[in-house]
Amino acid sequence: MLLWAGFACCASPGCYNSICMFRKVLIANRGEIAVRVIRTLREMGIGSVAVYSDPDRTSLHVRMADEAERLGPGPSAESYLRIDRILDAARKHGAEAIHPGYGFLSENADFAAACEDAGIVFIGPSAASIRAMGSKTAARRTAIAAGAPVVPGTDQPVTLAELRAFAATHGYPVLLKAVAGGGGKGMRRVDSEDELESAFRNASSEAERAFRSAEIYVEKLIERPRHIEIQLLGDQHGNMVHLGERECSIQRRHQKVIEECPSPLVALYPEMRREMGEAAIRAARAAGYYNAGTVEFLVDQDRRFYFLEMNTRLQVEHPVTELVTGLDLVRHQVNIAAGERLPFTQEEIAWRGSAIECRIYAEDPYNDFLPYPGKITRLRRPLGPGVRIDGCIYEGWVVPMEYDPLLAKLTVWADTREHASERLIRALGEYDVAGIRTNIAFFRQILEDPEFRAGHLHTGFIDEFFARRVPCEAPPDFATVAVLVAALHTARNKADAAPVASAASRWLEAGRGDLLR
Ligand code: MV4
Repeated sequence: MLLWAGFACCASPGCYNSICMFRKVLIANRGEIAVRVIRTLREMGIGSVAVYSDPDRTSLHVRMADEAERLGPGPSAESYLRIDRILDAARKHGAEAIHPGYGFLSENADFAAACEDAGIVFIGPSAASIRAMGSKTAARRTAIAAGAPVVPGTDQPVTLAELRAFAATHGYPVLLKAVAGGGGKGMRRVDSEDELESAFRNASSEAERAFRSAEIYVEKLIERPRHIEIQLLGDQHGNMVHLGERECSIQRRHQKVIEECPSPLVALYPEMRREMGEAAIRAARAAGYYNAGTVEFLVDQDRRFYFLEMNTRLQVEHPVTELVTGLDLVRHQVNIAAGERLPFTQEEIAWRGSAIECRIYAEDPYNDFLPYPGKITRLRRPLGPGVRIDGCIYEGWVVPMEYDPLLAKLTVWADTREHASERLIRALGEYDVAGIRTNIAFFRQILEDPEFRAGHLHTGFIDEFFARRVPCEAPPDFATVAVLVAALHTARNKADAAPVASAASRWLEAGRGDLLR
């Protein structure tokens, strides 16, 4: 696979690497992450092969790649999850490596193994590492063996009797979790003995449905935790560094919506970064880990941190780490997969300024975050200092309803968290997406929230944010709306998307975009 040569290692014009880098890489993904990976491949002079399902035939990743291959119909099981078709596409197009992105097959150990069997490099960790971290109890055992702190709990699946015994010893509340889980499915909070049996049965059957494994383990419940994760990069020669933390506490239904680096908490207690970084490296080393990976921690109100799980892939929120460290994680993933050594040591990693990302979804935040796919009829994107967009939408594109409706990630960098918040509010104001509903206006409200600005974050933040807001007043009567619509049209015509004079009420703020349509 790897050829050594004196000056140019391959026939590609402009290639002067001493190690022969891949000439062509297939991206086994879609949407913004496929576009993101293609961009770095292009910078590296590596050809890109996109794969697509029928509804994605006109998607941006297909347009941007050098080559593209159809996988099948819309459902993921018939397209982006078809290991056989993806490997066929890689062989047909002569791709030497596959980047799995996130989601889909990215954490599928069988896929990583199938790539290896086919002589194609999987740009990620070994199948064994993926497997070791896929079982949450196995991951806990690995972390314990590595000396990383874990929440008091069991490191084997439990029976109802064992569960009862655990709760009797450690007290309530406890949290039931699926051994094969992740993402909150099969999770049940239990506050007292009389809830225990039904919670156990419900958790088991939910886990069985979601993961085809009914196994449950139990942990002591941490109240109002923060979710802080550590980014790792390791090569195949035993070198590993951490790239610091990301604060991901702002979630709804186990879906992150805002992520930042540094964590406002770690910024106050800088020794936490080194301690969590070292714990993460120890846990990953114990699993023989290489390539990019993320160790998730829960942090309690006394700032104690606990290993939660490890994500064995590039994360959605990686841009905040890239902006603060100045590194391109995808480039390092590709170099590591090609057998190169990490080109820096831990001491050479530096963190500068503050980055905040928000995930722009086609959804209605004022209607229980219901997905809202459709045709993009108008698109204007923010630009200017410190703004980065990782997106996949364009004017005229129809957001397919088959997949996660993530449209773009808007990430800003500034010298301080305060300035980054101001910049993000400014950039959100420049964003103009018409034809579908998005959560853009919702982010502006969160960014302006005093609790957010103070950095008082925890995993219940969004629920409390909704509860804290003054309940919506009744919609104004028709005459008021008519006058406002006229005024807004005038404002729009003067300068497109110009800020409107301070909204008369929260209802108007929330519904302003809709009134114009
Ligand atoms: C917890 C917890 C509190 N205590 N474990 C949610 C997803 C899964 N990966 C782990 N999760 C949690 N585990 C103990 N012992 C609270 C959560 C949790 C959470 C974690 C991270 C981000 C958002 C969350 C939202 C609700 C609950």
